[in-house]
Amino acid sequence: MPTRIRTLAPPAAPLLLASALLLLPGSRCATAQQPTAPQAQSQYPALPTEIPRPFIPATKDLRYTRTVVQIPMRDGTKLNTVIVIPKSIQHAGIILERTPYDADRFSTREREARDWALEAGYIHVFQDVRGKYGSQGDYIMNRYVRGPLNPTPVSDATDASDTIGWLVKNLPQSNGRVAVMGISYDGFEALMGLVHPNPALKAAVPENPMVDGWIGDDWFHNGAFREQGIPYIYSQEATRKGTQKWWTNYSDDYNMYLDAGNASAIADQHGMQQLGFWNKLVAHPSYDEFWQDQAVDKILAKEPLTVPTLLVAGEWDQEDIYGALAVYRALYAEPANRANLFLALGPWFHGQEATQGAHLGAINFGSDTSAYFVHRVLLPFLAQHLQENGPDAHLAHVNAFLTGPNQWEQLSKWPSCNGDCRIDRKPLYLYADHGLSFEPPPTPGGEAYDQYVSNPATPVPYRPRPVPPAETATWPEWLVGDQRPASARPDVETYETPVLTEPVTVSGRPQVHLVASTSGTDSDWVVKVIDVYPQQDTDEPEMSGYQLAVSMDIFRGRYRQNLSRPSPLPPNKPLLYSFFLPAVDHVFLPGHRMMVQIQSTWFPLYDRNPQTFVPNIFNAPASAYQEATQRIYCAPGQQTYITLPVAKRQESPSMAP
Ligand code: PG9
Repeated sequence: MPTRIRTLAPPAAPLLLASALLLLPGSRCATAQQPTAPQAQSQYPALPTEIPRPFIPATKDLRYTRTVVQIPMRDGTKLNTVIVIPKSIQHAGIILERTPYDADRFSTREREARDWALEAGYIHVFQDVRGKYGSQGDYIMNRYVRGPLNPTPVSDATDASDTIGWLVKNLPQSNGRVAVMGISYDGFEALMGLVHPNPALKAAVPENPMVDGWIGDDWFHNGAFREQGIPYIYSQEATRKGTQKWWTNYSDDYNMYLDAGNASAIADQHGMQQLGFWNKLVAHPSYDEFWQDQAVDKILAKEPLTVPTLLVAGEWDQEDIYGALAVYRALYAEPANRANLFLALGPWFHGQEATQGAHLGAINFGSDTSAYFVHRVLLPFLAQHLQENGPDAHLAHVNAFLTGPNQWEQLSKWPSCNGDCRIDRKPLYLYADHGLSFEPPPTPGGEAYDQYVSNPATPVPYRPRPVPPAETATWPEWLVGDQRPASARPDVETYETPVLTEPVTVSGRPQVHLVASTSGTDSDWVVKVIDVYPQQDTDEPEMSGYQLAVSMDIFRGRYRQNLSRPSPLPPNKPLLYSFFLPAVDHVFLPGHRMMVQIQSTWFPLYDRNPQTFVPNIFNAPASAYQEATQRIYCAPGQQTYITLPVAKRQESPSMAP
């Protein structure tokens, strides 16, 4: 969602004198576009307006020129493109960001501290994707590459390539070398640039990209629908320029979604049946070809990685936590790709690497991790690949920030660890008495399970109520929110280790091995891996007792056997649910405890599972929403555990208690 601020923009300079502009094919001066409001004829006297018609900005001291051009694509469609060029540069590399969020706004936002692109002497180009803002053409959400979903000759991949070709041909200040980059949707666009890349593309920096909307990014996680994303779809598709804003009569999103019933009901209340993407979502609730064919990791795995690519991932990315690392895994699987593959994994919310990186919510990282990323990773990477004879950055293939000790590590691949160290996959067992241990539980006499009642009428809120709408100020922080309110609920099972005496370093993806039953015929399972701070934390007193989730996700039970074909769950039968949680790079420090929480609702971030099997949960009738008794099994042969990628390393002094 477009909440994050891309801070690469020049100071506000909406209008420039024609003389300050380059004359480019198809270029226009923004002043020529300014509409003059018609004057009302009136019989009454009027005061003269204070607004000049037109205002001519004084731009002599601006350090760059800003030009708006319409770049033609291979099918004749023209895409609105803003080109920002530092004055008096030559032989400069080009950074291209393609966006559905208004190129004009991105390129005129006020200068912020990290306006490094122009400082570093790059030409910065922003382009509206087809069908959005100033660009011609039709809009499709995450327009598909050419193939079964897209029989037309154009896609975001061809648009990126055509644009790059045009830029290097028409910008005399350029050295013919281009990088694509961007965050989230714009990160998806950067990945599209890698599909049959233009030869002038020399680097890509996809940041927090949307990659697979069904498995783990914006729309669903493992089949559970991210209901709080509905307003995003509304404003993104109701109008070309995002002018139609979501409305609500509620002060708590919890009540708004609960009162509506199912997800289709709230969408219908807002007229969303008119929106193409909404109808596709409702028509494709399962992981069918529609989702598989547009999964960008699968698309990129089909061709060699010929362009140096720096993927950027956030450990607490509240929107696209899955995509960057999925692409990394897909590309790393082919050894020939590895020389061009780089990863920066930081302790960030969605896009936080572009703002301050010293803290996230209550969590302090001890240094500005975003500044480290920009100056130690991003700029050297771009310099090497965008400058003529750029200096070798000697960049490690992976720069990962280890939370807990709060330090950057340079690694050869992800996941891994340095020096005398290896990653072991170790099961962390749940005990029926709410214990948690790397030791398997002793064999009990009878059946061993914990039980709770999940009631869709009173779902567990994913953050404290009143739940604000997504995309408001605290939205980027909810993943690091204190989990104590959840552990206090009777419909959340909690398992905890004794106080740790040794550090436990987890680097990689935890894998859930949940053995559970439900009295219903469908069910969601939410699993959280949590770091519990000491009850009296002498280092950070304000964090005493804090329950910090380092990895958590949801799995929709109907997809237990097949992600593309849902099936009812046999009631009251212990069944295995196996799925991965998002990647962690964290040390559970001595004095802390490890905790696992399990629950069956996570609302209204995710829509409610009615707990009765219905063909399509988007349209579930009210009668399907039923209480269910859930059991978590901890018995031999039916043992629930989380496999953790544990780094066995020699203790460093900084980790000593
Ligand atoms: N996470 C947002 C998004 C990406 C792609 C599709 C829809 C939404 C974003 O921040 O751009």
